[in-house]
Amino acid sequence: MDTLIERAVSSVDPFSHAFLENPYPHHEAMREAGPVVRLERYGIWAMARHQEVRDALTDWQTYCSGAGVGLSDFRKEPPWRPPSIILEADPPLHTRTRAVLTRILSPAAINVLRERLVQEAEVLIGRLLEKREFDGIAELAEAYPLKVFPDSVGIAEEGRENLLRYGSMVFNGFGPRNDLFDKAMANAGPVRDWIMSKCSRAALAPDGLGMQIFRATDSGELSEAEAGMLVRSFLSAGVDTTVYGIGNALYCFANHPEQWTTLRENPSLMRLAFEEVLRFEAPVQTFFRTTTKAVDVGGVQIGEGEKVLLFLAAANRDPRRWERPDQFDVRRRATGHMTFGTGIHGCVGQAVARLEAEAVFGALAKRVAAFELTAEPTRRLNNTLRGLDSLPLRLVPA
Ligand code: OVM
Repeated sequence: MDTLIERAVSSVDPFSHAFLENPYPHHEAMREAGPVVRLERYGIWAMARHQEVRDALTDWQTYCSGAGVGLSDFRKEPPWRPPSIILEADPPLHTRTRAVLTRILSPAAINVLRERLVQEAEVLIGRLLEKREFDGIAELAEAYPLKVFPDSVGIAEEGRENLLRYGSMVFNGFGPRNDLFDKAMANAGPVRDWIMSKCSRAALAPDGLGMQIFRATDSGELSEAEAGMLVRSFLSAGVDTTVYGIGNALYCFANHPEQWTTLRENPSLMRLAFEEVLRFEAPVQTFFRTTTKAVDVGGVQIGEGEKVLLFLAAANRDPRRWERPDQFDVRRRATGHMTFGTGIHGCVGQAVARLEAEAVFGALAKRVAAFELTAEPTRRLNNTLRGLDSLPLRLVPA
């Protein structure tokens, strides 16, 4: 006799303000409801347990990206922009584009940036120490990546504010057409035009990461148009993710001063500490996949062509995987979190993200004893990202 498994159903809206303000109780409810949960409101499936999220991410043949990694199914409605040829692609196209970025963004290749990124962090932290009180989001979490990332790609200075506007479009664009989506897309035309104008060979510095992509056209590995599309991927994925990551790290250390002390006393914990931030307050909360065939998940049948919402941030706090999951602890082995994803689409830029964080928090650890909140932080809601709009801080010098 077959075992009958009751299918878990939820009426929750994971893109509502209430959910996004505090997703954690909802994550727990979804994890406990079952290995996969039907979200009635959107007619989609959701996974919130570490094992199931991981299994879906490592099975691209069943859980594809080519139909989009947001709610919208590209096979049923036109995407708001031409699909990314790496994020929203499957093998064999993905294999070819990914190989180029894997090479350009390898830890060894990215280490070349270290000296300049550390220098920029030290200059910025020196200025902020003089100011003493400032907004940790605008003046640090945004200011640092907005300087070093476009410098590294090889983009001109003028108009860089468009990078955050475009990031908001991209990451809100993975959600439903709700108020957050509409607000992000309100000025889409000029922002998109600016971004696309920076993706041509002519707009890029000769020694940057962007031009390195264009060099892959020499061997015929990529076409000229594909190289431009991969520069667009840099500009889409490389700014907001690190802005929210650095902002969330500041938020964690301001709220857990004893963890900052532990880190300062043990500088070798720096890399693990940033992984713990990514686990505990994941800047990227979710991605979707689309099933290519019917699949059984823990006894529940999912049909072909179904959207599956993967809660990376819920996997990061699954008690089946983590001890004391709701505790921020820089000493734990936080690697294995799902914030960078895993499998063939696992974050190709993670060496850059880690280097930026190491530079900023390394500079802070040398000179800052504590972070004091001078007012309540406010949240910036986003259909995909979790982070702050403002984080009023006072630095206590070491
Ligand atoms: C892209 C892209 C956009 C957003 C995120 C991302 C996390 C990639 O355009 O390829 O990866």
